[in-house]
Amino acid sequence: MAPPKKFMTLERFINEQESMHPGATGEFSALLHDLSLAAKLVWREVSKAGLVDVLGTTNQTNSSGDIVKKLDVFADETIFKAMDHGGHICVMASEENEDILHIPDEYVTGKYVLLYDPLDGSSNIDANITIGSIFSIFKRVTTSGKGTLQDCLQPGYKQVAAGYIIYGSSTIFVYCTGHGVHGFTLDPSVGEFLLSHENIRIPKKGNIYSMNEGNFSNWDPGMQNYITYLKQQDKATGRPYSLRYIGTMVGDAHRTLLYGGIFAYPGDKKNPEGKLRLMYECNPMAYIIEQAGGRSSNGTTSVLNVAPTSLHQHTPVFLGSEEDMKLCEEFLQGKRS
Ligand code: P6P
Repeated sequence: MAPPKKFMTLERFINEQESMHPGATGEFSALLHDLSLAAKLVWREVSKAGLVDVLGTTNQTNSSGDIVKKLDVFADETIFKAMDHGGHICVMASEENEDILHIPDEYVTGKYVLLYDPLDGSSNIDANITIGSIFSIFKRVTTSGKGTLQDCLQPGYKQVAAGYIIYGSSTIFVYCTGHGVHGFTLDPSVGEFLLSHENIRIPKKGNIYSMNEGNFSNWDPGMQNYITYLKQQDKATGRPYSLRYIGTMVGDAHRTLLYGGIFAYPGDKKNPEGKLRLMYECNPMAYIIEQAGGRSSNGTTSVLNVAPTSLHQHTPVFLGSEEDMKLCEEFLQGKRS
């Protein structure tokens, strides 16, 4: 395999990004380094999931009612333990835990807040389908000491960084701190994430739609009309859109980021707020897509504008290419039928 065009490790990239900010203390960089280690530790178990007894379930359910699989628990504990002692974080919150997660008394606290979905798409683990970890980073709003729920319940536009690790045919660490969206592919032979996708920009328009069309009959008429429209001849390509959906948001959103089109988990008659979690899935993914030149929506406004009221609240989510999102919103708002 040809060497990468620019042999740049994630660690070096983080340090170079820090040097672009003269006032930087290095805390943020250190937090990202810790996250990179956590990603490798989770990857190590995910990559051998079929070989050791980490499959199957724990017969527990999380706060969202999902059955918790052993790898979920491992990933959740691993990320927490990798992040709790660095001194950069004042509080954490995990999709797998009902309440906020305090930094142990023996460790100092820092100025950042970390929210994470340790293993998104875990229902796909046994079928060896792509899964991922998602993270969202804010600056604390309280002044000192242990962080609080208030530090966690911030709107998405206040994120200082967000990203995900996608465990698929290869493992890629994608993140953004407001200076471009960048992807790093893990080279297991050296144990380093190497820059493979610099400054990712989402295409202005795609020809893929990604959603669970099994819910079609429960969708609003505007959503139904939109999907019906996508199945007709697309003027740009002379053929209908293609449906691609793996049931792991990280995988579906990552493909949307690279290929364009639209991903959605709309609300419906049974679940008006949809299924996906605002703080752990929708905010970080919306941040990445918008920073890459795309758009997000909860049906009426950017996901990042949604003011959170609880840690595990759901939100309808639409995200993708600028032109696809514009057309979708015209159908949702009844301007087209
Ligand atoms: P459905 C995985 O359980 C998840 O939270 C997201 O990763 C994914 O996009 C969605 O749920 C899939 O939900 O209802 O299509 O199975």
